[in-house]
Amino acid sequence: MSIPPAIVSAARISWKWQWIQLMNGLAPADREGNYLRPPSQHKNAQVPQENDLKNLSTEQLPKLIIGRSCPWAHRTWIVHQLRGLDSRLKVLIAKADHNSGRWQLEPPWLGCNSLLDLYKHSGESPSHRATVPALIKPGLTKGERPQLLGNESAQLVEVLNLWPSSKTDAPDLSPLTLQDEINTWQNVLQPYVNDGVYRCGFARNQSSYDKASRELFQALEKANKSLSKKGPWLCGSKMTIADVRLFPTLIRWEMVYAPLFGCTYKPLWAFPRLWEWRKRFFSNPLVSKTCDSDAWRNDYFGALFPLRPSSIIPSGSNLSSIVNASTPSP
Ligand SMILES: N[C@@H](CCC(=O)N[C@@H](CS)C(=O)NCC(=O)O)C(=O)O
Repeated sequence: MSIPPAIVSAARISWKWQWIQLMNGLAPADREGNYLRPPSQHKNAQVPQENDLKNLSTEQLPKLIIGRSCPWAHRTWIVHQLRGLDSRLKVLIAKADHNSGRWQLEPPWLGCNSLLDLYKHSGESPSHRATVPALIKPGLTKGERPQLLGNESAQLVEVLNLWPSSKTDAPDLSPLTLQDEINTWQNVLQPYVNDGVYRCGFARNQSSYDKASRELFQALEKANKSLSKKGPWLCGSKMTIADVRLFPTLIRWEMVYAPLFGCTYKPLWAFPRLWEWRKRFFSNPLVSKTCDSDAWRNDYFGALFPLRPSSIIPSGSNLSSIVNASTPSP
């Protein structure tokens, strides 16, 4: 029996109202309905001296807390891997709890079961969002509180780029001569691509979605053009943190951003230079081991309830077969 139109209409109105309440918690928006990412609280992490770290035990070393699905945390993890920081900075992987919408610490660290508890234990206000990535220094003496050193990924990648490494050939991903160019890319890619995919997915209405989608694809076009003039990396012959900041967004494209956030105006292979760039980046084994497409699909489709109320997780092809596919001829 079909449902009477009056019931369908009432259900739509009531669902829309509930959707807005849920979205207000998940993704704040301005008056026009454009997603507004809440600012990070801690942007002043400092680079320690080699001497400050080398006498610390493993338990005393600062920790970089990440979540596998989070693209912002992914950037920091990539720099950590590329620069071989493991003996100077430990990575702790938090797990997304889809029901509570919080990051869990399994096993607990410093007596805390969740990232929110750890933030509170570090003296942060309970009203702050407990986000990854988070750089945390444990208290060195009994009773000393841990300290949240930084939780802003764009800044943390700069700090990790200078973090003392035990590897003598740890790359410098932000050489002085390229810093202006890196900043120029940051000003385009951060709002329109890295945040742009979220602005598509969390748009509250058609016009805020259209705007985000238009700006996203214009920025991709710009990156594609630039790579065709000078490559193989965004700033020329050397991979830099501009590439690192972009990669976690583009590698999630077919798995989550196209199907869940509606980033579908064009497929990524329609940008052939970017397509090759992504393949090149992913071919580094230090990078590919940080890519866990099952975790991405599980967490995005499983946890973003207002976008996917059924929580059904679609199946996905093997990541490397997508990344390494040849682009169809134009
Ligand atoms: N500005 C932050 C954003 C980090 C962020 O939004 N992380 C998300 C996961 S992708 C998070 O931890 N959200 C938890 C929450 O909002 O409670 C950065 O770039 O580091």
